[in-house]
Amino acid sequence: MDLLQDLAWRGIIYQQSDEEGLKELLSNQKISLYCGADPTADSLHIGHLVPFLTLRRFQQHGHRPIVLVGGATGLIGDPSGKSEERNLQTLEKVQENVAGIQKQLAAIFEFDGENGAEMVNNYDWAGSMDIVTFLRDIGKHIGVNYMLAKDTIASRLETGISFTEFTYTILQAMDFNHLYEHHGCKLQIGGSDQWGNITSGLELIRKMQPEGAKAFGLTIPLVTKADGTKFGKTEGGAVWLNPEKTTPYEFYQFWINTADADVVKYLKFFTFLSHEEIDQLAMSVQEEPHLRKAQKVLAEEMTRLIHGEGSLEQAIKISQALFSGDVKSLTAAEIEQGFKDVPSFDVKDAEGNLVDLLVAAKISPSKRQAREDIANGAVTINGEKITDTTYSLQESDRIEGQFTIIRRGKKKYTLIKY
Ligand code: 383
Repeated sequence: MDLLQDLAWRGIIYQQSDEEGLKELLSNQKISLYCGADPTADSLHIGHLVPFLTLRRFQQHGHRPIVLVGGATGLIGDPSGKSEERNLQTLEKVQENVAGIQKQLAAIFEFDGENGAEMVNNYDWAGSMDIVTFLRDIGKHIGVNYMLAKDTIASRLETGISFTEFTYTILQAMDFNHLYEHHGCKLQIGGSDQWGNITSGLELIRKMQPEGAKAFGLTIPLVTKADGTKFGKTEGGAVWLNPEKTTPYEFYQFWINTADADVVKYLKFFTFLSHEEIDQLAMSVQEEPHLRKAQKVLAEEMTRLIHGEGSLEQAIKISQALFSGDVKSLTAAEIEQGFKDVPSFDVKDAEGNLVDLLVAAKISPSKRQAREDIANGAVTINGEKITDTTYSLQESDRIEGQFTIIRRGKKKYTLIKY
């Protein structure tokens, strides 16, 4: 099965500018192709993954990926999919974000070898272009009517769009034209929200490059959820690739919680597992859904890909400890990850009467209730049941001197911090 057939099998192809033409091109030669991301934050989120992982699939088939970070376009703001004008970010902030995103993208690609990836920043060619050159050499080729017909612009005409955002699509078109001319880049891929910008590029290449020049565009469907809610969002917001924003444990948990109705699709979109492996997991979802095998493999593949083997092992360890209640084996760093969203209470002293602590930390509503909870065996300290109502916490109850984990009832955890 060739690359395009694999992408089709995975459901990764949404629109193509010239399906037959691209098929022919790819069957004859290895090409350079690109996908871009704007530095709107200091980290990518999982919504960015499918297009960039698709770029990597091309690389695995011998093609050369060009990874673009929009140091210039990030200063303008893509109106695609936005119903309101964006706030401008400072140059400083954008540059900081560029660095964060470049680092994450670098981890996804192979940079050595014949078809090693290349990282580019459109600030390098668009940042210093003067307005007269822009208007004469570029703007002259793009009709205003043509621009007004684009969905992303047409949908904003009523609510309003600044000239700045209106012009965005020409900047992205300039990139494609630049990469075509200077890097031999023949194809741009992106999410379906990028169709308008990708076709602007094809238009500009057609106008600016010698006759016979030919470039292609391909988009990828937006990732959806069977229940109709938005993909990639949790109660805490977006699922980021930066481990300081979304810990590897939270990242792992996000994938583990995928619904049966979505998991096979996500295995196809996000993993590099073979068709046979995915078909087998699909069967498992049908025949033994309670085992959640597909979800486990998905979570493992994704966490290993983004955070590495060590973080994956930690995430599994934390998940198992929280599930079984046996939290004693966790390190302080693992506790910090696993208990990020659990209520916490700061105390200065390690020693202290347990009843008093349960009340002070609002774990039990009153001293009487606290004593009852302890006597009933409803309270554990670091996973071990305490039934002595006169118990006082000791130095040894502090994990690495930093934390004590108290649980009341089956699930209600509180983290005591020193
Ligand atoms: C800028 C200059 C280019 C080519 C692309 C760009 C960025 C593009 C954009 N992309 C999104 C982003 O940055 O805004 N105008 O957040 C997202 N992409 C990819 C994919 C996606 C899109 O980075 O659909 C999701 O991740 O295309 O929303 O020359």
